[in-house]
Amino acid sequence: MRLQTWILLLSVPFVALPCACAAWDFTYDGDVLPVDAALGADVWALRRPGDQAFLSESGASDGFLHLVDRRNDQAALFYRDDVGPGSPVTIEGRVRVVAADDPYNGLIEPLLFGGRLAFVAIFGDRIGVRYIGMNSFIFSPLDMSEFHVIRLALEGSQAGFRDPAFTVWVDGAQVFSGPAPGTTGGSVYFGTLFNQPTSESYWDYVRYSNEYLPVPEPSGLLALTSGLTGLLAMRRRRGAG
Ligand SMILES: [Ca+2]
Ligand SMILES: [Ca+2]
Repeated sequence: MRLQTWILLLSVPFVALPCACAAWDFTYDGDVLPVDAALGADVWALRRPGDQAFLSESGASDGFLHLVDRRNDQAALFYRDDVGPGSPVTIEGRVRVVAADDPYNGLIEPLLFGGRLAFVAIFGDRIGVRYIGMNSFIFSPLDMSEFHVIRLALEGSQAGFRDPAFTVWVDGAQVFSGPAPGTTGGSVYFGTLFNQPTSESYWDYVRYSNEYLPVPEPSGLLALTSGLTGLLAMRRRRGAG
């Protein structure tokens, strides 16, 4: 049997599956502050409710949240609790950092982004991957003065007789993958966790899913397979004609 026919046969079961479209359950698109009551059920909570006044310098315009933290005695961590404890979770954000001062030189993250206690810390010139139970960051250099799409995905804690896999992509390229023991809890969060650092950043969007969504997404794989099948069918027709 020819190779093309084998590829065609192998791709048929994928095409026959119902659409495995990427399931983003929630999107914050930066049109208003995350804590704006106008968001209704889509509003984010602040980790410390008293921090709301501290957002007076922050704002949202043209679809971007401008998050300004100039103080070393306050922080603003936005969170939502509607990801089930132990559930798989995927979180993606498009973000740019204007300034990010870390008074502890890589120990305290100026900006934070993650869920279920697995997160990406954002600095001006690098990102750090970390999860609960992991004592230090794994850093990747990254010029955060430009916008980047950062995605992290964490398997459910029912993944089997092993620790859940934790994977991070930047602009679609994988930068970290490994087991992440001890990751529990149901929150999704972004913003600043610790008071001391200061930062200024722009957020185009933050979205998340209760599924583990790798890059490329399942729907992307499906499209690729469908495209390949179509191409082969075309070549077969050409060959027959
Ligand atoms: Ca936006
Ligand atoms: Ca601060």
